Amino acid sequence: MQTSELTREAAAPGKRRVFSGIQPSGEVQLGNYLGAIKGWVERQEDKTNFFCLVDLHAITVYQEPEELRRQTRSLAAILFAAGLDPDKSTVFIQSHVPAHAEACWILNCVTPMGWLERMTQFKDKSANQERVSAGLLDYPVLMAGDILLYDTHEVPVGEDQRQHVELARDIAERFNRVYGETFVVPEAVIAEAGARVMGLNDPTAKMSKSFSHIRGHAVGVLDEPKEIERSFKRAVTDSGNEITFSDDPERAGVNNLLGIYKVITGRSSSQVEGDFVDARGYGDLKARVAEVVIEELAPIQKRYHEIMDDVGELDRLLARGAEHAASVSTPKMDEVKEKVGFTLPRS
Ligand code: AQP
Repeated sequence: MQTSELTREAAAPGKRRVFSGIQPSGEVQLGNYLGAIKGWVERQEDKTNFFCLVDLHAITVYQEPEELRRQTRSLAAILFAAGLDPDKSTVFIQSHVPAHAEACWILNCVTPMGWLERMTQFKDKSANQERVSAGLLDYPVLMAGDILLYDTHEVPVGEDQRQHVELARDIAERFNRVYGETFVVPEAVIAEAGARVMGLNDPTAKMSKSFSHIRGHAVGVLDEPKEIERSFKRAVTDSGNEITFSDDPERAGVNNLLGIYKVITGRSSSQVEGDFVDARGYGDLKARVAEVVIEELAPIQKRYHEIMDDVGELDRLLARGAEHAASVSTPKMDEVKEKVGFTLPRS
C-alpha cells in the first residue's frame, strides 16, 4: 500500500486507532510476545494500527550503541515475522519521527513531578541504582506523547504498563483543560491471559528483557528448542503435585506455567486443567508447556531468519512506516504548538 492510501486510511472516520510500543532493550522474551505482540497481530484487522520500536525509551537505561542498533533491527524483524502486516499496521522506529521527542518536551511542562515520582516502574528500575537518569523518570511522559500524537483510542499492553497508560490519560485531560480540546483520551487494553508472564526462576517477579542474562529467568522468542526445554525444566515450582490454577503465592510457579499454556493454546482455564489430569507430576507439565511454546515460536523463528537475510527490504519497510507515522503525527504536533502559543515557521 502506498503512503497516501495509508494516510487516507488513518483519517478514516469510525476506525479505532491503536498505538503500542516495545523497547529494543534486550532479547525479546516470551512475556513481550504473549502480553503484547501476539495480541497486536491477532487484532490488527479493522483498526488503524501504529506499532513503534521505542529506541528513545530504551536509552533511559544505558545501551551499548552497536548492540542497540542490532537489537532494533532484530526486534523489527521479530514483529514482522510474528505477523504484523505492513499493509495493515504502521511499524516504525521512534527516533525516525521527531514529533515524539518534541511532544515529550511540551507535555513535560504540564506534568507535575509528583505524578512521575509515584510510578512503580520508575521505583523498581531506579532501586539500588547509583545513578538514575532524568530520562528514566520522564519515561512515562515520552510514552504519553507517543500515544497522544496519533489520537489513539486503544493501547494494548501487558499489565505492567497499565499505570503508564493511566498517566497518559491524566496528561491528556490536563492538557485539554489548560489549552482546549486537543487529545483523544486513550484506554489501556489488557488481555486477561498472558498479561503478566512471570520469571521462570522467580515466579513472583515479571519476566523481563533486562534480566534475560540471568540463567533460567526468561525464554527468548529466538531461543533454540533445546534451550527452551532446558529453561522450562529448570522452572521454579513448589513441593506439591497439584496442577491447577491458583492465587496462592506458594503455587505461583505452576500458575505461571499453566497461564503460558493457556494463552498459547487459547483454551479455557477448566480445559487447561483437564489437559493435565493425566500428567505425571510437574516434570510432565514443564515438558508439555515447553512443547507448545516451541511449536508456537518455530514458524516465527523461521520467518525471522528469512527477513534478516534481506535487511535492505526490512529497512525499506521501516522507512515507509516512519514516513506514514510522520504524516499523522507532524500535523498533530503543529496543532499542539499552535495551542500552546508557539509561532509556526512559514513554509
Ligand atoms: N512479563 C510480561 N508479561 C506480559 N507482558 C509483558 N510485557 C513486558 N513484559 C511482560 C509487555 O511487553 C510490551 C513491551 O514492553 P517494553 O519493551 O515496552 O518494556 P517493558 O514492559 O519494561 O518490558 P521488559 O521486557 O521488562 O523490558 P525491559 O527489561 O527493557 O524493561 C509491553 O506492552 C509490556 O507490557
